[in-house]
Amino acid sequence: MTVIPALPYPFEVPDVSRLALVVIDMQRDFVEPGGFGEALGNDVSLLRVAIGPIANLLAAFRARGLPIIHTIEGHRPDLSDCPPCKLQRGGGNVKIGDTGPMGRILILGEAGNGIIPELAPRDGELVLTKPGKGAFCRTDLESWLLARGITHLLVTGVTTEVCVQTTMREANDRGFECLLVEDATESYFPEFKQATLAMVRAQGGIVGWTAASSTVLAAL
Ligand code: C5J
Repeated sequence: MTVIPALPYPFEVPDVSRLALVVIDMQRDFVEPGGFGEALGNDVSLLRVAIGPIANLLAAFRARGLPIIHTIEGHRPDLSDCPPCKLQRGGGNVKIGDTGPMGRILILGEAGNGIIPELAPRDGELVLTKPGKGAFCRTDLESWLLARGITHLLVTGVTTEVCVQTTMREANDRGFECLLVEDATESYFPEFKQATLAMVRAQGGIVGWTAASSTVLAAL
């Protein structure tokens, strides 16, 4: 049994081999200038603070041979998997599929759609592409986790209140126990991040748990 001190109460992992690290959308499109995040008017530099804590968690999981999942939000070049409402949203001049300094925005395979070099996936780690906010929407993530007996997830990445929170709620509804790592997630809106952390752990952990990466690493 691994016990991670957390809020609202300790996160118990009966068997650490059933624990996976999920890194949500640490892509150039969200973290670097010239991508989707900046096209929507955000200061993308705010997200970089999560890179160090995620790198530390990746190192710990790699050292223990524990499963790692990286997600990528992106669409097919013909946009056939992008609902019109998502395509039209934003109201800015630059839309999904338009060409920017890092290639076509939010399109799979384009330079800007890739994971930032600091957190590059390694062989044996799942790299899951997803067309939506949640990592379970139109992907095989649930069956991938079930096939490996994974029951507990450490959730990290960006942005806290969008793709991270959506994925955590999807996972919770599917019966996975989730801990959101507080300093390994970030938002363009600091108040939205804090609100998400509070929402997750309110009402006795209605969506899950939260803890700092240093606490998680010490417990592991
Ligand atoms: C957004 C994400 N914000 N990864 N995606 O559209 O949170």
